[in-house]
Amino acid sequence: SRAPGRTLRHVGALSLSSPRHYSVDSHAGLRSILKVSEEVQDAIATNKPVVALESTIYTHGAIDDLGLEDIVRRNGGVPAVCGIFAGVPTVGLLPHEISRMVSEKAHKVSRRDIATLTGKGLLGVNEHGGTTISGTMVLAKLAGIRVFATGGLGGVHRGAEDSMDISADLTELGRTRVAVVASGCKGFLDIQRTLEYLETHGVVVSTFLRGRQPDKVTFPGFWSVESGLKTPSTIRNEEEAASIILAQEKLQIESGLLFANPVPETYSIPNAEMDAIIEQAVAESARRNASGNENTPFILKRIRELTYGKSVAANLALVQSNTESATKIAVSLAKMLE
Ligand code: PSU
Ligand code: MN
Repeated sequence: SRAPGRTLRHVGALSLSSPRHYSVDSHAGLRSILKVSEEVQDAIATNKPVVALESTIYTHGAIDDLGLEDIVRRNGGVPAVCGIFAGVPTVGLLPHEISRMVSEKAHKVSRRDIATLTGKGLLGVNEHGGTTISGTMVLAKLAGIRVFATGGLGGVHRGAEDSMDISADLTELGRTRVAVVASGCKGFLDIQRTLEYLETHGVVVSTFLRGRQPDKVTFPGFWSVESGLKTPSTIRNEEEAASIILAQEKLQIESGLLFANPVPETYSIPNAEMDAIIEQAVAESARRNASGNENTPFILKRIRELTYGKSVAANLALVQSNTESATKIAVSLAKMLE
């Protein structure tokens, strides 16, 4: 039985007893099931710059107020936090909805989990889901959002040749044309194999120069400006990123784009300093047999503990910087689309 006050009225008129009014995949079907906030709907309809944000960062992250929505607004954009609130896939979560998702239990939701929570939601099961990069890309694309800001991308885990633990973020980038601004991926992953995997799946990967010479720039190492690993290409600024997004769209190439933005210099932690800590966290996770979607959160928690929060300051700085950059890309793109 459906809980009172939690119906799908606000998202349209879907009734489970009359499914034949909608063909599967129809726009009406989508409108009836995906909730897009009024502000975001209006922004998309009027070509305002919209920036998608993930909710796993809140529900499963270290910090629950990152100030990201303010950064988007200050730079002339409209933020759209994506996630599943009380069984309803939502683009443009409101602050009180995010708070409830953080304080009540939320699942970690990638592409595979979206329909499970949503389908149960239609029957009145009001569970929350914090969407990962993969899950957020799916919702953003459905709503018509082109740009998404986050901290670090999931990747190929060390030892994936045995465990096959490869983040769904990578296959999502291979199939869903949304541009993600991130600071690479964390060094507990196998960054080299992550880059190989992205190449296989046809993902655009380009690193911001940020004042450096193109031949000196490597793919960012999350906490550190450089990973030392070759980046497939570089871009000078947000306008170039926007132009590449537009080209990809006009060419109708369906795969996604990763714009790698290094952590602001003053927060950069040398790779050597992180290495021992990462070794320990990864070894502990392996000993515990953390598998499936529990592996990443466990390792992240241990790294936070082992660096006494130093890594958290870098993490906060980079996600804020990525959000500003993503908003500038969205602003550029909106001008190009006028
Ligand atoms: N990497 C981080 N911080 C994070 C995540 C990854 O540095 O919070 C989250 C993101 O939501 C990412 C997800 O999409 O974890 C990847 O999880 P998995 O490795 O289980 O695919
Ligand atoms: Mn995984």
